[in-house]
Amino acid sequence: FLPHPSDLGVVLVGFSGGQCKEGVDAAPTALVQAGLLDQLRDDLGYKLHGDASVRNYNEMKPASDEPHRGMKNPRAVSAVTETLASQVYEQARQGRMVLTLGGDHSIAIGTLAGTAKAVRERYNGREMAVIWVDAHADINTPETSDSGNVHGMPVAFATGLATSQERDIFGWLTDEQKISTRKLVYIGLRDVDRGEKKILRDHGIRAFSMHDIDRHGIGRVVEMALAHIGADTPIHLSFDVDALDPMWAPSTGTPVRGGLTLREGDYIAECVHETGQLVAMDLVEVNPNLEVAGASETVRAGVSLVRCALGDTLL
Ligand code: B3U
Ligand code: MN
Ligand code: MN
Repeated sequence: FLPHPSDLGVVLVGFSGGQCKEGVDAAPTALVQAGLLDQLRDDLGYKLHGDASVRNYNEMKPASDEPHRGMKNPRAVSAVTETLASQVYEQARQGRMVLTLGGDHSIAIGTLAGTAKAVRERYNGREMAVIWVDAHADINTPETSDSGNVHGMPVAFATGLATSQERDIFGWLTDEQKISTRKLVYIGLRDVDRGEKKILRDHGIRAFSMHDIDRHGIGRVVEMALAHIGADTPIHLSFDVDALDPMWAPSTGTPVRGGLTLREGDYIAECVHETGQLVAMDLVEVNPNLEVAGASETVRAGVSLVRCALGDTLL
């Protein structure tokens, strides 16, 4: 039922086209240079699979890429995520846990598509659950988005709340690659657009904001989030480093104050690991170009989150 515990597919995604700031494509290299993959191999005992070098997905530029329904770089993001979907699927299909290091959060259109399909195939049609840890809900449709940045839309496409008839603009997404809004849980929200709030409400999507964490504590919130998912469901953890307070993770494109402490972030990751249900993790939106003084702190925070999700323990 579960992925082989020691096999890890690693996908390193140098891509920044889902938003407007350069530098987030440099995150995989920074995380690898900080020793993340060595630690996963040497400390946690994983056998690593996949391309060892970071792929420059910013080079996947279609000849012309005019905005479409307000989306910026729609064909580039679509091409990158379509490629990613098959890369992640290939790893997950073989029963490996998949770790994807982004890149901006638009890449989750591809990673979720890849794992959702592999989970359906491996587990008798079962739908996987998604835990989305983020300051933002990333559930804008092209029509509700003010920015046009696709990193604010991945959940809308992954759930089918946003659809497209254009094959080269996310029209490639099939039903088996999509996820259910019923199995989606947010943790850490604090900067949600008005249109997104309506979508969350209309579809009854389970979301724990920073307010909920203040009220109940992180322990109870994670317990409620996991209870919503259920004990027999494979989990894809998509972790946006901007869920952490800028005090811990300043080097990110859209920092929002009033976020998770590093320990609260690590705790979420530890608890997801403890379920034994984790099949994939994304770590996104680390931007080593921003806040030069603090970049190494943000990279270290990212390394810590991944280590915790993959089974590092304090004792
Ligand atoms: N909701 C806004 C802002 C945003 C979303 N994700 C990030 N920022 N990182 C948008 O652009 O859709
Ligand atoms: Mn975010
Ligand atoms: Mn995000």
